[in-house]
Amino acid sequence: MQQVVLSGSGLWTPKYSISNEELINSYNAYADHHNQLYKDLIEAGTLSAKPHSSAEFVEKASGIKSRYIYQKQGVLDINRMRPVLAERSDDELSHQAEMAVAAAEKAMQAANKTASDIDAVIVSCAYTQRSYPAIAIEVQEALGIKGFGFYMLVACSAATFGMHRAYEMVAAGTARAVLVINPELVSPQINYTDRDSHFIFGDVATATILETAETVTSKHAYTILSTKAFTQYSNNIRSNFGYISHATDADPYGPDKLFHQEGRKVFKEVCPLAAQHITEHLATHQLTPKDLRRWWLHQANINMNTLVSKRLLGREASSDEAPVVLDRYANTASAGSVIAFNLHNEDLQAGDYGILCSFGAGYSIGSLLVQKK
Ligand code: CO8
Repeated sequence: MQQVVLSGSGLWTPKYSISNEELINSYNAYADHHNQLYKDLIEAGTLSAKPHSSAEFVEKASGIKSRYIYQKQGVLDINRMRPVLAERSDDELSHQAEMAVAAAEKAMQAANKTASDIDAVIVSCAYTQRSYPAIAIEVQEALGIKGFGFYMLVACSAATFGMHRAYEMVAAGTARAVLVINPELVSPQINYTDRDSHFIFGDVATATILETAETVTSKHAYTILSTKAFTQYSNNIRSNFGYISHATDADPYGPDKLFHQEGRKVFKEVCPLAAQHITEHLATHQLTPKDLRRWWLHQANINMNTLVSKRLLGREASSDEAPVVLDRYANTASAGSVIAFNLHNEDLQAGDYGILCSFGAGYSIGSLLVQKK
């Protein structure tokens, strides 16, 4: 078995952002317009009025203050409530591939790798823009990488599960280095007319390079000690969007085809599972949570992260121990823990332990235990 190293990461952040205030002003104007339009039905009790959203609630319930977005146009327009994306021709780079390439180039630079050093590309994220040809292969071509590329869809745990597969390929010696990319273009799947979920997500792309210890030349490199994955079926976070709609005659853009969840249930069920997962993972190395210098946790909700760290440490983790990025980035599906890693790893000392851990839809939980080289 080869020793496997996480040798570089890349973060691509969209140029547009939407603050809570902007988002909520637009949602509330939409709700007022909707309630006025359907006044008679609402008064007759056949339709529910849309309640107002509030910036105070959003920040308190989630820790989110703002989110980045691939294309801002259209989202705040109360007659549209979704981004405007231009359809691209088959000869142009796809939207999602463009984000992926930008993050991949940064990761390759951080890891001192060129296209000829990489044997495989995994594009792992919550949604893909189309089924085939795979965005992974399009990105592989755009970067000039030989070998092969493929997709993985594991919702919030796509990034960690993607790195798990890369780890196994490098450990087995079937690839020298693997590029894992998480182009989280989630805004087209958000129901901006739904008060419960309109504020949760942002767009971003992250990438990581995993390679054998023999070839590492980067300044900040982490030996991957082991990986751990867990899944358990749950309907509490769901999107029914898919190709089947063409045959079922269902509205392909109906509310159940967009992201929806039972947020409270998710909170209650996933936090204990995530804490248990981390404890068990650390125990396989005779480590406890107190031995970790840094926790790059999934970024869905500040209260979830606080609860997970309290269960593990018996106290709240400091922002130095478990950095939070969701105030600026919001929930970026699988990319959250990689953003935290990208922005907060260079100060670790040789020998320090850290854990990357994601948790969310599926349910799915994925972790990588690493040690700074
Ligand atoms: N403004 C004002 N009030 C509101 C709002 C709002 N926007 N929303 C809800 N309220 C009200 C509710 O109506 C409720 O009122 P009442 O008590 O009168 O009934 C009250 O506020 C409390 O509501 P909740 O109980 O729903 O609020 P919570 O405190 O539980 O917070 C959260 C809601 C923030 C959703 C919280 O439950 C949470 O974060 N849970 C965890 C969810 C989570 O992590 N989900 C993971 C999803 S991501 C994932 O898995 C990846 C999927 C793939 C990506 C998809 C991209 C599109």
